[in-house]
Amino acid sequence: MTVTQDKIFGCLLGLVLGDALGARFESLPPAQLRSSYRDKKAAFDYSINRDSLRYTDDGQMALVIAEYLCNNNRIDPDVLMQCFVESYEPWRGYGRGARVLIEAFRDNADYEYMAEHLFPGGSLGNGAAMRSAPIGLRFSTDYEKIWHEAKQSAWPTHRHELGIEGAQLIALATAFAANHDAITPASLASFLIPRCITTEFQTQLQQLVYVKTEEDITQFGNGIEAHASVVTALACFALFPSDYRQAISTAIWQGGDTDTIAAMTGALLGAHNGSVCCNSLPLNRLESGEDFVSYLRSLSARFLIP
Ligand code: F2R
Ligand code: MG
Ligand code: MG
Repeated sequence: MTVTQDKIFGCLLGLVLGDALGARFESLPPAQLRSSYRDKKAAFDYSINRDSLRYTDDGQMALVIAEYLCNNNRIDPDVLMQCFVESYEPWRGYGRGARVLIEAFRDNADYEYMAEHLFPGGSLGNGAAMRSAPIGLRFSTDYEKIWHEAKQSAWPTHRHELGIEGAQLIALATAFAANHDAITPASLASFLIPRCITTEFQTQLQQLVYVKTEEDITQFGNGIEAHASVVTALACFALFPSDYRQAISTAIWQGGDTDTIAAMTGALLGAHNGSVCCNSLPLNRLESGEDFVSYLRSLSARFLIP
């Protein structure tokens, strides 16, 4: 299997649609979600049938990275940060740290110091992981390069090793999703484990090997931290690698950071299957409808540089 234009399109579409579907429930505790909807299908159906599906910071920042990679073979963190500044849309709901840092960079404030010290050790939020999937497709078989460029993509906003490794794991998993036919929790985990450095992710990936049912997913968390959401998304994908509805509704059903877990899950489904995985969904409700879908298609065409 190789990376095709349709897999890039599928990845971007799966990501922004997952983000928009999950956004309706972001921050809801699982108990509240589960008492409000009969089951995960009902929650998914409720979200997909809304008049307008708007993506949030997850989709917005991922598209900035995809645009950046159309014109660049390597990521310069300062140049990427300037792109985040130029495309900043605060109403999309950014993480607190990301917002502060984008504004500090824009205003020539003491950005470097803030990036290091805003949170202890820098940010370990999942904001770098939610946007890193395009990197896996851009450098698809060069796993060293993916690992390095994913760190560069995280650096503008995420300096903590967990925030960075979350981005590296999602980028690498996206390449694996696009390049491999047989996806299981064990095959995905076995691919990522030798490349993973932190104890937190090592431990979770060792557990991913044994995931067999949806109930096994809750152990990986539903939080805004990278190490409480990245492996959750990997598990949702690996349990349902060819069924977008099942994978996204399972991601949403975790509660908590639903837009981000669904965005990461959707990117992996799209990279693995191409855009066909979203075919039966009402894409005309996403942002500006057909124009937006056409934009994603044209971005995918520009992205596949020989
Ligand atoms: N911000 C949100 N959602 C808030 C609610 C939005 C609501 N739906 C609305 O409409 O108002 N979502 C987005 O933020 C997440 C990505 O965040 P990112 O970019 O990683 O930001 P940040 O601030 O760097 O990190 C997130 C939080 O994690 C905690 N944290 C980070 N580093 C920490 C450290 N070293 N020690 C302790 N805590 C740390 C902080 O609470 C950060 O604010 C996604 O969910 C995206 O959808
Ligand atoms: Mg968001
Ligand atoms: Mg979120």
